[in-house]
Amino acid sequence: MKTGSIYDQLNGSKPGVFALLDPDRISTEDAGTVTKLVCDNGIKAILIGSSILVTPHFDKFVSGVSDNANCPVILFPGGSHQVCSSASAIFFLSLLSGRNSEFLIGEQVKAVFMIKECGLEVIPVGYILVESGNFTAVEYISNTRPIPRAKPEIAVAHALAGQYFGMKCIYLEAGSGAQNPVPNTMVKKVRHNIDIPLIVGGGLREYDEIRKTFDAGADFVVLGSIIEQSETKFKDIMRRLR
Ligand code: 1GP
Repeated sequence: MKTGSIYDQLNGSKPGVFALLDPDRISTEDAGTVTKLVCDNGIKAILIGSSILVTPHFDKFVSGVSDNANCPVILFPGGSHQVCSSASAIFFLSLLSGRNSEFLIGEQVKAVFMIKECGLEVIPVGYILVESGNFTAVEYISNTRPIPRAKPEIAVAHALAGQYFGMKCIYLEAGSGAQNPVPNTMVKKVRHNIDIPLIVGGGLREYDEIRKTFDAGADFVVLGSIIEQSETKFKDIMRRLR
């Protein structure tokens, strides 16, 4: 196993933006082009994952990204079937906000031998789903309920539990395509209470809301849908963040 170098590199380069590339929404043929687009615009890392994974070309997609990336490529798996050797690291997620043991520990146990075989750097991440105003894929697939938007103290409790378990990051997730991103009051309170890096994603599409998410204390924000929807808007957001 590699020795924590990607985690250290990212931790030393915060704040920043991660790009989420979903192999179910970007074709394998376009993987290289989209990778160059996000790298040319100052992304700190590329996350690859999907809630369900419809495509049979996952490995080819990850290779297509890795071959064209000048930043770390990190698996962000929706399940134990989303592991392969051409990435450099994996977010070893536990869906702390849910009470579905499959996503707390079951999928992880199924994935470990493959992760070990692949030699991926393992970054343990406490994954916390937050109510977003619509019913998201991650909510449906994980069969878990998100944390209510108006209850930041519940998010703080879960984030601290993750830190006390020894996780190296907390990810506050509204879900891809969320109607509303994670509320900034929640980001602020979680940031104030934990000592590990804080990642925030889901439903972030406008420069102003991304800026405010950073101002509230996010170390990294994750952009996914906007990259697929508008190259111009994505470039503009990244230019204004610099
Ligand atoms: C989902 O947080 C990511 O895991 C990205 O969400 O697609 O809404 O940007 P969006």
